[in-house]
Amino acid sequence: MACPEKIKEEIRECLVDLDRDCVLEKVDDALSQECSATELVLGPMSEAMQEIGRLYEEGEYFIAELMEAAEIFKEAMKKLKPLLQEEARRRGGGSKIRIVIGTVKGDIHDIGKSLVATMLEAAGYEVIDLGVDVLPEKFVEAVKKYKPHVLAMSALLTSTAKHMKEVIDLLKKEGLRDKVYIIVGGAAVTPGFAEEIGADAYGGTAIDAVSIVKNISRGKSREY
Ligand code: B12
Repeated sequence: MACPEKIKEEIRECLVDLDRDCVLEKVDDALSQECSATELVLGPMSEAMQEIGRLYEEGEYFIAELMEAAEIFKEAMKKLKPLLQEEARRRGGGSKIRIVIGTVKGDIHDIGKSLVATMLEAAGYEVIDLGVDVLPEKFVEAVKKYKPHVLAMSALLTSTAKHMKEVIDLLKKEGLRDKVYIIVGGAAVTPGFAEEIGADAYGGTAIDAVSIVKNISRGKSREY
């Protein structure tokens, strides 16, 4: 049985309305109706966050509402995270690939980046999460220290996405650019932007991040 559209729509609505109890209740309901955690998080829950962003842009919601939405999302994630991990584990992938991930300088959005980190880890990869508001120098230091195969950067603000290029330029300066595969993502990033700044791949979702890393272990290179 597929996950019913009705319950997905209800979760989306409850989250857009910032109704915490309703979100938690409907998520439980959905899980008992054969919905996977992955489809709930990447489907209605992510769609609701986009809608909330739109309401903010239109002046209907303010920062307080964005913060409330993030809190509710994170609370639902407490229940969903182990299930997501289990689902990602079942999809498999894992090899000895090490990944350093972080949200760029000036940007404190952590939900998407943490979701990507969780799914990569659950797929069996080693993930070093540098957190949010990571200075370009810190990314470079981490590349030197951990010698990762992959560097993953997240940016949700158009004003901060440019720091991804700074990281790439700094890596070039240090002679490290070709030693690491660079993946970028987040709401402020497009495939065109990824190509323009010289990243190796762009991922629209956490699932994309896992597929890209899987492909690297199969020897595939640039992807936009
Ligand atoms: C919640 C939220 C906040 C919360 C964040 C809380 C937290 N702990 O993260 C708070 C209240 C702190 C916040 C603050 C601000 N926010 Co805000 N925020 C949002 C909102 C509504 C949701 C973001 C979210 O969590 N989405 C859910 C997750 C699951 O989705 P995601 O992050 O996109 O991640 C997915 C993919 O993008 C991808 N992905 C993400 N990273 C990566 C990395 C890689 C490598 C890969 C492959 C994939 C990938 O995979 C993820 C899962 O599939 C967005 C709206 C939107 N459209 O994104 C606005 C939004 C990002 N915020 C915005 C703004 C303007 C701000 C503020 C500047 C507001 C202000 N005036 O203060 C501040 C900036 C603070 C700062 N310096 O960072 C704007 C940005 C506009 C722009 N183009 O720059 C948005 C788009 C809202 C809007 N439409 O105007 N915000």
